[in-house]
Amino acid sequence: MRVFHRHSQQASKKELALEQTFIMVKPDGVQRGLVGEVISRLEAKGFTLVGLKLVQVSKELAEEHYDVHKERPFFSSLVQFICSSPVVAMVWQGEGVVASARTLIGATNPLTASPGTIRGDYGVSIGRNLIHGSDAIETAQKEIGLWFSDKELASWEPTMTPWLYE
Ligand code: IDP
Ligand code: MG
Repeated sequence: MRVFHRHSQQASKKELALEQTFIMVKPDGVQRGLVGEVISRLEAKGFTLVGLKLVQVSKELAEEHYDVHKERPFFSSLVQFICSSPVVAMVWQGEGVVASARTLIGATNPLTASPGTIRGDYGVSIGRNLIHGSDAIETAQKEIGLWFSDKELASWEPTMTPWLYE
């Protein structure tokens, strides 16, 4: 995890321990033209985009990404679906971003996901729930390492940071 030193020129130094999470707009989200909407919501919230790419996912990568679900009945159809059309893979950064992004995404089943969440606003089916977000800090680190090389991640601090964090 990267640590930014804010206001480093000032006497009262504050440190932000910035989490990162892995977010993927799944094939249905890309096909339905919701990439911009997903990015807009995370941007508007105040999180920072540090990695972004369009990926035609291989079976190997999909199986590795969903390895935790390999015994579930939906595993093979899920892997097939993730490989069926491009996804948009992203890394987002900010204090508490892992849990907060999950809240913005909403419950796994879009039919029961709260209105105002991405899945609650745009989905009707658990197998077409638009978006993936890491479920814990440890999972996020593993998924970021699986999808991105270090060189593909930017280390930058938005100039608006003092307007987002006290
Ligand atoms: P999550 O994406 O909210 O973390 P998980 O339980 O980790 O949900 O499941 C991973 C993905 O597998 C879900 O986002 C969904 O696309 C798919 N999935 C989960 N449960 C079902 C199911 O019962 N039927 C079909 N697909 C499912
Ligand atoms: Mg999950």
